[in-house]
Amino acid sequence: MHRIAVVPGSFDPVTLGHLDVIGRAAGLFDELHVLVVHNPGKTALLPIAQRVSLLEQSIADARLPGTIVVASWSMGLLVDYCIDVGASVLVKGIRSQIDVAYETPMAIVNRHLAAVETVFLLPDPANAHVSSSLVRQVAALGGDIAPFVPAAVANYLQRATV
Ligand code: COD
Repeated sequence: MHRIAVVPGSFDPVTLGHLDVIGRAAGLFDELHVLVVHNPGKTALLPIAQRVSLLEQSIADARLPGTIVVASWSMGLLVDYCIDVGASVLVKGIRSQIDVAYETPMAIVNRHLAAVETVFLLPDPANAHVSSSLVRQVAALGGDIAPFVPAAVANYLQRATV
């Protein structure tokens, strides 16, 4: 059986924490879709197309294994995308009890809606503190974001703020 999984997120921008989860998920499934989804609860820094482009560059630079597709979705439910591409699993990263509380109801609803299961991966401790919101804040205040993001993101944001 050809197992397809989706790793959804805002990826605004992609961080080393995201890349770690994507890389480990790629080793668990035959095909992985990294899906940029607009989160209405967050104020966006980058346009969706730029987030897709930075994900593509970062995944290529990291030479992650397996078949990885980067796409975006703004047509409705996340599980509708899963149905469209034949994915039966969502992969999410869990950094804290806050993530558990946020993700648990969504996982249950997604299973009810479309029999899509959610697999939770724990972070690499080296990246557990990294989030896109932290990166946005450090960048806005002129700090060095290089320790937290792939080189493509650091280069892009440095150029964008000069
Ligand atoms: N280490 C490990 N995992 C991490 C790290 C890190 N350092 N940083 C982030 N992650 C994980 C997050 O926990 C998350 O699983 C994923 O990476 C993406 O993170 P973000 O911050 O880019 O994305 P979010 O949290 O804004 O998620 C946006 C989604 C659109 C994926 C989310 O809101 C969602 O699933 N929405 C569902 C929409 C829907 O269909 N609703 C109806 C039924 S529930």
